[in-house]
Formats: sequence, structure tokens, C-alpha cells
Amino acid sequence: FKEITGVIPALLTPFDKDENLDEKGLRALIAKLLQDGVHGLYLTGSTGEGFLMSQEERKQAVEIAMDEVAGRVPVIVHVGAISTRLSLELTHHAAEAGADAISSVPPFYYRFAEKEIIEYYRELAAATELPMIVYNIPLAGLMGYDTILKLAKLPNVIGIKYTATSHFEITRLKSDVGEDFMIYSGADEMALSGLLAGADGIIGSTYNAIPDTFMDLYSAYTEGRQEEARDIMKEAVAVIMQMLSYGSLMAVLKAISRWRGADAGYVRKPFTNFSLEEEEAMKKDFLALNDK
Ligand code: NAY
Repeated sequence: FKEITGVIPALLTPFDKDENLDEKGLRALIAKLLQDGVHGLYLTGSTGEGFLMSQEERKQAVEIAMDEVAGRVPVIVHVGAISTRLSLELTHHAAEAGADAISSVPPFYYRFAEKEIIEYYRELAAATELPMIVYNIPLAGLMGYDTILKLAKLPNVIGIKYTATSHFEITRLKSDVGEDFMIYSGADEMALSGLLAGADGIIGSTYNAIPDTFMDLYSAYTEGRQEEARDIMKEAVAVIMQMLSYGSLMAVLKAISRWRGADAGYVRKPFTNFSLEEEEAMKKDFLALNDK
């Protein structure tokens, strides 16, 4: 499989003001991020509002994205849904659309038994030749270390997107499963910590809006400029805290993208959009932060 490392935005999905998929916005956002040099894309995950979309819309977003990317960077498609059957449908579709890997949160909402979670991943991984990246995220109920070890042994499971905050488990997985088990750190606020723990890449929401900061961080880290990496991370944390302070994170990221020159549209309800005035006020806050 294609090596997938580096800075990977969990891509936003642009909608228009009537909540329809906004193809033009999606293409513009991807074009901008590729111009900024990001190393890959992660589609229709939590940041991509995948759970707020119908199966058909998710497929359509993947097709548009694959067309726009045109093989320039690897693409991971999040296929997670509440039933194996729905996820399988998206898995087959991702393979046909030419994705480089699939990824999934564990089945959520109900408290599924460990054996059901393992069977879910086994079936998805067996349904395709695409590599599977397990997605451990608190929103879906974190899986314990022992469950992760079992999942890592399944054929075709090549790695994990790891959004827990106990990063020693990243280090531990590298020794227990093997150095080539791919690990993607998923908490943007802890990107540097994740990389230091041994992660191969970082996948996150804020990389849609400030990709350059994280590209710089990644180069500083890989080139061994430790102090510089720490300084960049300090700035990044301040910006992320500011982003989180408004609530409705995806709407914030879409607004920032808009003033970066790629109109990434609006969020889908129940998430709320900001008015033009609110977006302007936000922009001022961020510019003030940059001056510090
Ligand atoms: C996805 O699937 O879209 C993600 O990668 C989500 C990753 C995000 N975590 C959560 C819990 O939403 O990027 C992070 C997060 O938004 C960021 O660290 C700010 O807290």
C-alpha cells in the first residue's frame, strides 16, 4: 500500500446555506490544501460531518474528492457507520472510487461487546484489499489497549488513528505490534507529543485551517529542530484554544478557510453557522493572536 505519513487534514465537507453538498466548495478546499502541500486527506470522518450525511452523499463526496485529488496524495476514506452493513457498502464504494485506505470508528451509540467490535472490523477488513486504519476516538467510546492489540492482529489492519490522550500507548503499540504498524495522532493540541511518542503522521480537523503551521511543525520535528518545533506547537495550541472557544468548531474552520481564499461553505444542522458579523469579529481575534 501507499505509504501514508505526515500532515493529513480530516477534511471538512462544505455544504451550501441550504445544507446541500457543495461540490464547488469541496473542490476549492482540496485544491487549496494541496497547494499548501499537505501529505494526504482523511474524508467523511467526524470533521467531515460524515455521520450527518446520507450514504449517497458520503459516496458523492468521496467521488468528487478522488477526482479533485487525482492521485496527488493518498486518500483515506472513513467508512464508519452504526451498522456493519452500512459500513460495508461504503467500504466497497471507497475501493471502487480508488481510495488508498479505509478507516472506521468502532460501531457506536450502543455499548457493543468487544467480540462484536472485533467482528465489525474483521468483516470490513476482509471485504476489501484496501488497508484498514482503526479509529480510536473518545466520542465513540475509547477501546482499551487489549482490544486494540486484538484488532492489530487482524489481516489488513495496518494501523490506528489514535485520538486518546495517553500517548505512551503509541510507544507501547510500536513495540508490541511492530514498528511498521502505522499510528496517526488525532488530538491536534498534542500533535508534537504524538509524533515524539512515535506516531507516523497526524490527522486532525484544524489542519484544514492552519495547514502551514502544522507543515512547519512536522518539518521541524522530522529535521530534529526541537526548540523550533516546541515554539510552533505553543502558537498552534493558542490558536486551537481560540478556535474551540467559539463552539461549533467545524463552522469556525469553514469560516477561516473562507478568509484563506477557499470557500468551504457551511455546516449542517444541528451544528450552527456564524453570521457574517460574527465571522468578521472572529477574524479580528485571530489576527490579534497572530500579532502576539
Ligand atoms: C475526524 O475524524 O474528523 C478527526 O480526525 C477528528 C479529530 C479531532 N478530534 C475530535 C475529538 O473531534 O482534530 C481533532 C480535534 O478537533 C482537535 O484536536 C481540536 O480539539
